[in-house]
Amino acid sequence: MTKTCALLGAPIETGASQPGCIMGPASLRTAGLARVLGELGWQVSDLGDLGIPTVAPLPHANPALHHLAEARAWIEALTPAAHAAARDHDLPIFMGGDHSMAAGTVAGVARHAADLGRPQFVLWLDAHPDLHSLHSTTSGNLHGTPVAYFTGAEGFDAYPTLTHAVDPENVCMMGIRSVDPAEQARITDTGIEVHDMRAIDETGVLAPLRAFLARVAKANGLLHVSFDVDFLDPGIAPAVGTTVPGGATFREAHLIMEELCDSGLVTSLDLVELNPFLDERGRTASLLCDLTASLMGRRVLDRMTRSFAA
Ligand code: 6HN
Ligand code: MN
Ligand code: MN
Ligand code: MN
Repeated sequence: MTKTCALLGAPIETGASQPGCIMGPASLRTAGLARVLGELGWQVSDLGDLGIPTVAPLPHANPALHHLAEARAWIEALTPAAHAAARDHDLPIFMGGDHSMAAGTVAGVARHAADLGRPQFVLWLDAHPDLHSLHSTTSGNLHGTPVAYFTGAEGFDAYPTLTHAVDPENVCMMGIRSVDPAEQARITDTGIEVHDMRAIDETGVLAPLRAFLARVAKANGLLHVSFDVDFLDPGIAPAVGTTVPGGATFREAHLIMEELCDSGLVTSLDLVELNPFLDERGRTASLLCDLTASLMGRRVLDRMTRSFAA
């Protein structure tokens, strides 16, 4: 049976320090995301872009916060939209937009998992753990907060009330290489599985990924993948405002996507933090399309027929 995929744009940039992510969905469309997935046999529906109404500023005890009212409105819009997209399609892709949108997309898909009575898992591919609360962030940039929100941490009274938290034990992070002190404390407190770049250097990506996927499969879980462009090394993916040296290589990233494809476990995907204003001739947008293609079935050789056995 033909598998269905939805593309939903979330042109949000108020969670990041610099503007530009508002153009992310348009750049992914221009790079040919729908066409590429169609060629792989998916039935693709482009649901267009979500938007929010004009909102009045929200005061907060943390004076560093930027654009709290916009973040709140985006979560309010995204949560039901992600819930419906997960209900109606085999694999919705949420095109960002900065990473603050994951507060809404993960809250929405977790609601769908709860409808099915199955646990929600999250693979977080990022240079950063994005584990601040509204009180602990010192930059005030709300793209640094989604994981704390959707795992049900304290300190989110100003955000919409979370109906279905993701168990921190069901989150796996890879690629991490920039962690603030409050985030380090939360990692220690929650026991979230974090594979930083040093661990990846030591083990490669496959061993920790396979161990996590085995946990997802055993629990009959749904798996959301949240892909932040800065997971990749800035040398291959310049179009992001928060570059950190020493990121995942081209092949490490493709291997993760290929392994995720073979697992058959992925039920939703964020493509976030793409800032086309910082791109070089569309190369980062094109790379994201190719990585998504690897996740959704593109392969160099057919593994089933390939055999060198004597
Ligand atoms: N992202 N930890 C830094 C901050 O400002 O809180 C960086 C956040 C980056 C956010 O990866 O989506
Ligand atoms: Mn992020
Ligand atoms: Mn549902
Ligand atoms: Mn990041």
